[in-house]
Amino acid sequence: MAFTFQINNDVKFRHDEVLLAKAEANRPEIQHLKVEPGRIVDVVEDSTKLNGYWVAENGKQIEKLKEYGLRRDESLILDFGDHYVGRFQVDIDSVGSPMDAPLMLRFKFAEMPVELVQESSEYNGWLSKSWIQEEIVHIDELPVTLAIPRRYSFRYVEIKVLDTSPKWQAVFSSPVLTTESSADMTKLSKVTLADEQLQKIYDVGVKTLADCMQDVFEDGPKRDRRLWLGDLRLQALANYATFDNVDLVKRCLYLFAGMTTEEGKISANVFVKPQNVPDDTFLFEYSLFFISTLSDLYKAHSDQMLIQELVRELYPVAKTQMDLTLTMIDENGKLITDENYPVFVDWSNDFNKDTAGQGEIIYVLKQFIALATIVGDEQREKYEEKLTLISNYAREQLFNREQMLFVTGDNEYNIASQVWMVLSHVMTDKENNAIMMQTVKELFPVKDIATPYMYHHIVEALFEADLYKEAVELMKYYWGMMIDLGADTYWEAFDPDQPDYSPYGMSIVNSYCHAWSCTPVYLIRKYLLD
Ligand code: RAM
Repeated sequence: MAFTFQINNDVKFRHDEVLLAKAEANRPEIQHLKVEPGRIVDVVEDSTKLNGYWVAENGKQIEKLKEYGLRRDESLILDFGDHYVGRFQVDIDSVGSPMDAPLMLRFKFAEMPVELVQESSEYNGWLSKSWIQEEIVHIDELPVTLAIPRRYSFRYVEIKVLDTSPKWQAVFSSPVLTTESSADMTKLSKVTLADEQLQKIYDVGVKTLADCMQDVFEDGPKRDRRLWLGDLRLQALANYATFDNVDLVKRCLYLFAGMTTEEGKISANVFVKPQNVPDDTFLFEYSLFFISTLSDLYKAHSDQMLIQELVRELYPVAKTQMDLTLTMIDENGKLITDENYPVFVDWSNDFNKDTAGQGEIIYVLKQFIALATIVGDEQREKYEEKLTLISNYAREQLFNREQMLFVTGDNEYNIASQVWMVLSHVMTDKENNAIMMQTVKELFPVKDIATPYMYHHIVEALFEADLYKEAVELMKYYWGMMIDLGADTYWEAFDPDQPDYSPYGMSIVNSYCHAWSCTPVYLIRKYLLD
């Protein structure tokens, strides 16, 4: 894992109030549901589940919750039966002698059982421990209805009594979760698949997307709870195939377009609370994917006049991203990467990303030229020439015909280079097919990749290269394994060779509902149904 913090606090940003007002006008309505827990459980060891933990009923009945008085260090775990995002509330009272000391409680909110086992005091990872979903509360007077103010992302809630007094116990009743999501389930177009495993993979993808649809397309409702452009691009594609909330995509595009650097560069992510603020983090292709997201929106809804107008309105912002990127191309058409503006591709930095980055430019430049055509940009030809130059460099300097693979860095052959070149369609369909066959033969199985983001692109490249069987196999292997390990929603990080791996040193801060992993929804709709 080598994704690191960037600190660029000398960068100056512009706020375009007109665009930001439009972002505000497209703010979604948050939908609410009341959900009650279905049972009381214990965490149990189970080697077939993630990190070796699962849950099982412990004989306590949820209907009799109020009868279970808890003393110092006693706890119970409520299971809501599925993953949700929202706020938790519970009624608390005391039984026994008068309440002669405050009640001290700890609440833990967990997406996966492993989070209930790990202790926050032992966390020493590089991401803030403030992400750990835990609350310590003191209560002076009972009875009370305690509504935890913070939004949490969870299936399980552990209530632990840290202390009462030897004279009385705490009792709990009417626990309820009020959900939050901007996904409108009534808009969901149902999909029925003959293959049961694919159906499950699809359904969990929809749930993942729905729980990440908040005030913006969040990357993860547990963490980082913000709008990342790389995640947005994939969420938007999955969204067109399901909820089709166009306004939410528009809101996110306006937010990025409304807060660029003074030179016009779009940051990798933005915050929207308590006010709109762009992060001082920049990733090469995340900026470029503004163009892709605009282009994908157009493709999904080109029949709508309003979308055509939106493309015209945001085209200058898209053009600036392309112009800034083209300054990184040398006279031969080679991308000269810059470590201060890293090519992302995947969290791992253990492989060279130059050729993958070159493929990404070609991929986006084609989308950009299509947009230039729509708006009638007179400079379109200039971009066509650049495309030829960059594509020729890829075909002539980076493609090794003997190996039938793209090279990168110091004579390195990696999966990411093939995948992005195939996705860019810089080669013919026949060549793409041969490249991915060669990739499967020489570079598979996929190793040391822990992001569903990268797996998504590998699967998509297999589909694009007409290797449907291999694509479905990999999708079932990767996302199917998460389901087998207990996923209600897909995870931010997952390496099938080391399922317990956390990029942060401890899985208690892992996000187990993460937007960039929802894409089987899009892949299944695009390649297996439409
Ligand atoms: C992590 C998050 C986010 C992703 C970035 C690059 O911080 O998982 O979703 O886009 O990495």
